[in-house]
Parts: sequence; C-alpha cells; structure tokens
Amino acid sequence: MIDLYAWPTPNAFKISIFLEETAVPYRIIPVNIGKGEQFTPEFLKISPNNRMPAIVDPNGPDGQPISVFESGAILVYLGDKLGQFFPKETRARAKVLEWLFWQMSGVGPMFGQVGHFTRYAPEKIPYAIDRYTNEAKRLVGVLNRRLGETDYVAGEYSIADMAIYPWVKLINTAYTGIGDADFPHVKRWLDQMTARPAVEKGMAILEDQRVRRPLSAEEQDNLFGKKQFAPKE
Ligand SMILES: N[C@@H](CCC(=O)N[C@@H](CS)C(=O)NCC(=O)O)C(=O)O
Repeated sequence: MIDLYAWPTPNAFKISIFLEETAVPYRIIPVNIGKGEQFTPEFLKISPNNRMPAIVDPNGPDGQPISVFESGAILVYLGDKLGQFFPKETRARAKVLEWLFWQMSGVGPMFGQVGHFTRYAPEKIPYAIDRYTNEAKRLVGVLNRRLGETDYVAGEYSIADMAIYPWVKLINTAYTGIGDADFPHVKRWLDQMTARPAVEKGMAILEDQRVRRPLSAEEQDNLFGKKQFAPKE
C-alpha cells in the first residue's frame, strides 16, 4: 500500500491521477498545509522542502521502504516501478521527460505565481499579475501548438499529461479567463482528459477539504509567512 501525503491542490492531483489510472493500492495521508502540518519533523523527514505531495512506498526497489518528494520525481518513480505511462525506449522517454520538465519548471511555478498574485497577495500589484498571467498564457500557447500535432502531449498518454492537466484545468476555470476559444487544441485535450474516470477520481481527492474561500490569517501565515523561512530541524 503506497502512502500519498497530499492536500487537494494540482501538484497532489498529478499523483492521485496516476494512482487511480493503475490498480495499485494507495491511501491518502492528509497534510493540511493551511494548518502548518508540512512543518512537522515527521513530514520534513519525508519531504525536506516542506511541500506536498510526497509518497512512501513500503516496498521499494530493494524491498525496503522508500520515500520520494517532488511530484515530477514521484511520477517518474511510479512510472518506472509499475511500467506504465512512462516508456522505457529512449526516444519516447525523452519526449515524456521534455514535457514533464516543461511542466515542473514552467507551468507549475508560473501558474502558481498567477494564483498567488491574483488571489493571495495582500496588495494587488498589476505588474506582477500581468507578468505571470502573460507567461501562463504563453505557456498555454506552447501547449496548444504541441497538441495541434499530437493526441497527447508526448504522443501516447503519459505521466506528462497527468502533470500538466491539473494546472491547466485549474487556471482555465478559476483564475485568468484564459479562453478555450484561443486554445482549441488545449480545449480538445482537456475534454479528453476530463472524460477519463481515473482523472475525475484523481481530481476529487480530499474534495471536502478544498479551500474555495479567502485564506484565514492562520493559513496565510503558514503558507507565506515566517514559518517558511525559519530554520528547520
Ligand atoms: N515542486 C513541488 C511543488 C509542490 C508545492 O508547491 N506544494 C504546495 C501546495 S501546491 C505545498 O505543499 N505548499 C506548502 C507550503 O508552501 O508550505 C512539486 O511539484 O511537488
């Protein structure tokens, strides 16, 4: 049984989608990042960057338990372990890695900043909102061009689609008004992804904990305040 340390955000949905796509048994250990549970010494042993998601696989490669943090690394680990959604052949694998790294280095951080400056920043800073929204739109444009050429981002359905989907789905619907009309190939792919039962289930984990209101002062402090920068044991 794989333990998935998670809270209902796009980075965790990547992993729940993968696990739902496979028949591998897993359970969710909630890490309430608004309450500061990411700072406990037990969690920091698994995820020293005080971020979820993370996994613990009791049956690692040598039969011993292994923990993995960073959603991209988790997808690579699970894809290799289960031999699914991550090809072994070098050319196909390189394609998946290109788009996975594109998500991890571009889409995740930039979309995250769109969310931060549009929803959470205590003051509205037009330069920051424009900067990150424009960059998010540029990235969706890159995705749109790619999806005009292929069914799924790396050719076959893969861990790269699972990494990109939760962020693009979220930003399309919640933040920026990045329009379906401007990105028809992304729209087609989003519909295709949304129709997969495992994607639907993966996106619904910890649904009752989704924060759809302004953050409380405690949540704001845990996520963006001094605890982030305090030395950790
Ligand atoms: N690059 C990391 C990012 C993970 C991440 O940013 N997780 C956020 C929620 S989406 C988190 O755990 N935040 C807790 C905190 O900021 O202390 C990954 O992809 O796993």
